Amino acid sequence: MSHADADGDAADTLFEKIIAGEIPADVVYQDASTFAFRDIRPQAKVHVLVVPKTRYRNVGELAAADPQLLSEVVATARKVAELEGIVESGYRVVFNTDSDAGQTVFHVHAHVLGGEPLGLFGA
Ligand code: IU
Repeated sequence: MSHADADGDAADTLFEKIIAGEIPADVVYQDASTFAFRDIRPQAKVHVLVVPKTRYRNVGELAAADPQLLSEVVATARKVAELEGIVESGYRVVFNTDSDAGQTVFHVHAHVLGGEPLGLFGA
C-alpha cells in the first residue's frame, strides 16, 4: 500500500519507491516531511530533486492542499543549496508542471540546479 497517496492515485510513482529505499538513490538530505536526492540525468553540475514525502501530482495541487508542506519543500531546496555550497553563486528552483513543461514523474518535485552559470529559459 502506498504511504503517499494524498492525490488519490493508487499506483506508486518512482519517487515513492526511492523515498521508501526500494530503488537506490544518492540522497542529499531528508527530514520528517521532505526528501532530496541527485537527479540521475543531471542538467547542471548540481542537480538535486526535492520532493515532499506525501505525494501530490504537481506544485499547484500541493499549494492548494498543503501550503505549509510547499513551504517545507522550498526550505529544503535552500538547505540543499547550502549543503552543495551554491547559496552565494546562486541557483534555480524549477517545478515542471504537466505536459508542456515536460513533467514525467507525477509526484511533485523541485529541481535545484546550479554549480555553474545556467542558460536562459526557452532556449
Ligand atoms: P520532470 O520534471 O518530471 O521531467 O523530472 C523528472 C526527473 O526525474 C528527471 O530530471 C529525471 O532525470 C529524474 N529521474 C531520476 O532522477 N531518477 C530516475 O530513476 C528517473 C528519473 I526514471
